Amino acid sequence: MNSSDDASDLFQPYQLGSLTLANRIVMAPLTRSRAGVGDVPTPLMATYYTQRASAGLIITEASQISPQGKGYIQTPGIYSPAQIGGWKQVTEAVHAQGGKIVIQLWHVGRISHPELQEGGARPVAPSAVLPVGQVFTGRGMVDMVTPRALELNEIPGIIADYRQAAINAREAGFDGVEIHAANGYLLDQFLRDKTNRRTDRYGGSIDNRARLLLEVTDAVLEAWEKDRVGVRLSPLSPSNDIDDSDPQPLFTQVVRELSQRGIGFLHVVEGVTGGPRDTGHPFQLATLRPLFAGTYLANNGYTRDLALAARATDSADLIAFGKLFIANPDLVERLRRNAPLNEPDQTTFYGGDEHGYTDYPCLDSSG
Ligand code: 8OZ
Repeated sequence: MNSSDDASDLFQPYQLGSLTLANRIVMAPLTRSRAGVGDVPTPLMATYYTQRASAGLIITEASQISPQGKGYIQTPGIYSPAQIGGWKQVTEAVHAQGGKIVIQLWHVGRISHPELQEGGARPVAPSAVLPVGQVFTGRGMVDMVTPRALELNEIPGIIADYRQAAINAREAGFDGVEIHAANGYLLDQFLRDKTNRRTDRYGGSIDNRARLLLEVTDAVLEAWEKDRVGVRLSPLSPSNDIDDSDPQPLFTQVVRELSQRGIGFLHVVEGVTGGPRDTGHPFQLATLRPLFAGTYLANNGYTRDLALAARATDSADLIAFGKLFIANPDLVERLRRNAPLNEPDQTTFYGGDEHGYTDYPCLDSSG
């Protein structure tokens, strides 16, 4: 390690509104599909998050705000009393280690399947546009189905589900919430014109397509101080068959509106989610940060060198790491020391037990 790395404020505390983070390294939200019966967080999940509590901030795996918001097996919820109780064990254990943790609030929209929905219901979306792709149900990978377009009079209920989930997150002891508006799920489906073909006040113009995200944000702000609320966007990612004909003005407007609401942080997936940072799209990512008054959290494909460079040039306030946190519970210490990193095992990313989940070694235990 050279002394200039050591001096980087990447490893120094950061004040996220009223929340003091031990460093500027964030654990990105990571779906791991290990929730228990009733989509309740388990003691094993508490162990997993606690092992990673030296992150400046943990953002939990995406957690459905309602049964309708679910699209994968064994993802945790944040709507039932048992789920709140399970999460309470997670937050208490993380806090006991001095960590900070926010929950990511999720509704998958059309990225689901009747087999994952209550009563075999058809997944919902802004419009009845079939996603190209498959979904994992209890019986393996199956093609997705054409979703049902939400009726105008159903939208207040969805916003109410977000508000209640935000209230539940408080009860569960979280330090805040992140609204998942990325990766082609419900809120992203409303934002983009490939999936939003509505002709009512939630479709058409940019203002109309941004309306649901902004109303959800306002509802969450009824439950939380503004510095404890973040939003995740992925303007360049084609995840889950999402696209927009003109994303630059769309995301410019969205970020402006979010900034006006004074939310604490904006979390941007800078490229193809889980894939390359460089997409070849002319979209100017660098325009987003100056539009946002709060904390800018950057994610996707960051290495130690890229993170140090981001701080040296102040292109981001905080840096989120995903896969590296799966394989390295003590990632912060490893980055600080410039120590070797464990390799993540992709075969244990989703589902299963402690193997590939809580059994990655720390520096000390690996000798
Ligand atoms: C990978 C597998 C399942 C879900 C996302 C919540 O992309 C996810 C997710 C990722 O945001």
